[in-house]
Amino acid sequence: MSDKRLLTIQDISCVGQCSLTVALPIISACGVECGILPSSVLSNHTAGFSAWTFFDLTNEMPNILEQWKKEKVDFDAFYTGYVSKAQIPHILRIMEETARPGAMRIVDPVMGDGGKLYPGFDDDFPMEMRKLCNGADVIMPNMTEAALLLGEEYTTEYDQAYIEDMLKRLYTLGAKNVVLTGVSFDENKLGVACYDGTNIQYYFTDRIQCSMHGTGDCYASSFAGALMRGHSIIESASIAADFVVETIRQTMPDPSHWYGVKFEKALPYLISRM
Ligand code: PXL
Repeated sequence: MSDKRLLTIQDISCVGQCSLTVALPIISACGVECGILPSSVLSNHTAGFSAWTFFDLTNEMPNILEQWKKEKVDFDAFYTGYVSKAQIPHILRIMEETARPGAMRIVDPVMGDGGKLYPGFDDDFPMEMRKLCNGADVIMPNMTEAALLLGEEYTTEYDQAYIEDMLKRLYTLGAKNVVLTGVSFDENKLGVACYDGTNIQYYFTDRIQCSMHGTGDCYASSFAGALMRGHSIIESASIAADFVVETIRQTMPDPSHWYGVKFEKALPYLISRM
């Protein structure tokens, strides 16, 4: 069997350890070839910095696609992250026209956290993001993104019945698997809930009492890498959760490192799980 080639589509935040600057090294460390399609270039991410520059690369997307078609470039998997509304039709076309047979679509519907949309996204963005979710093999929203996709209030007060109902409603958006992150029924545990239309499976780790930027991208990237290496959805979800815990453990001793996680130090652990 030939090795897998994945394309990830998200922004380059030049500084701040998120999106492409974590996805490319993490997927490469998993032993998976990683092509990139930068959706935009920012000086730094938008979470915690007071300002940022933003250069939109939407207009370059069709040019890159035309060139790839001439070269017969194709992919076994697509993993999308931070993108804009105007890019969604381009991304759908790229996935249609460069897919190898059976190519997987992994959609991290990056939109917000802590109950709020990230700066720069309009209130109608979640409805556009649904178009990327429809037909995906895996969608992996956090609790905020799940509520936004479903058009409902974000809450931190919920029980298992609420999560299982939410999984079923997310599934109706048209993805084959839902991986819901940031689920907790016990203040000492944090985890993921996976639903494939038939079974619901959970994986929890000990909760570390601090929240750090970029962990969602580390999660999605290691999940995509593990899935491409042949692990199942629940195995990939578990490997990614354990990896993110390790990135946080590596970062905690240095409070000056507020903008992201030191995922580099956790890569040997991730490789050991492949
Ligand atoms: O980690 C998600 C993300 C990606 N890209 C940019 C961001 C964020 C989160 O804030 O600002 C530019």
